[in-house]
Amino acid sequence: MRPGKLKASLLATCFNEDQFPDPGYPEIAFAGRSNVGKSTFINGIIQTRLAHVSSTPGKTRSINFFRVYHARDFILVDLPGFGFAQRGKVERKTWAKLIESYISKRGSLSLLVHLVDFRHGMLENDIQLQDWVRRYDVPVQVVYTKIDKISKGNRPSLTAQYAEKPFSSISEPLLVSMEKGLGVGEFNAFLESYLKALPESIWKAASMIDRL
Ligand SMILES: Nc1nc2c(ncn2[C@@H]2O[C@H](COP(=O)(O)OP(=O)(O)OP(=O)(O)O)[C@@H](O)[C@H]2O)c(=O)[nH]1
Ligand SMILES: [Mg+2]
Repeated sequence: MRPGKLKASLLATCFNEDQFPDPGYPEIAFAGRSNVGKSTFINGIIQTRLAHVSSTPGKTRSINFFRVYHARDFILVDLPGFGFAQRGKVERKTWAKLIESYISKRGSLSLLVHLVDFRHGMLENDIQLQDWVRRYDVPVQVVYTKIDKISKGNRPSLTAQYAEKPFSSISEPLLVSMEKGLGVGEFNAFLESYLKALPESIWKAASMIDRL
């Protein structure tokens, strides 16, 4: 148990959309290229390390839903990474379809957190993801990960360099290192205020699901 972190449990592991849990609670989903640190990120903000992490890209193959027990419950969603060249073409296509179907059809998706490796910035697959969120009108927040790999002095200029190319993000990109615990407090504060600002109708719909 890690005090101060969110209490959560695994709700569902899904390989296709028929397995998605009933929609209801607002969902905060983490997307990005393979190995960017999505599962590590989720583990970094919850009490028990529930998401599977690996140094080999392509670890998460399913969409995993974690229910968070909070003042008002919500759900964290760990999406499979995309753009991992060593997986076969067919498998990559299957994943892309699964991710797109989640993003395009999931009514309870409240926010997509787009994780981008700070060393590389947005690559082709990130641009594809950005296209989807625009097309399906999903709010997105960009978070740069693994910032410990770039010296503190070089971070502002790199952030400015990435800002030259347009991308969607509801507020300035956040800089985080889960390895060193940098920027985690800022992310938690951001998430807390985002959830607080969600319309009451969303929470009402969520509370209905407990009564079913
Ligand atoms: N240096 C550093 N390494 C990190 C950080 N976050 C994650 N990693 C490492 O990056 C590797 C991949 O992490 P995962 O969390 O499995 O990445 P993922 O995005 O879930 O990967 P897939 O499930 O394959 O899409 C692991 O070896 C982590 O330990 C970080 O902030 N800094
Ligand atoms: Mg993963």
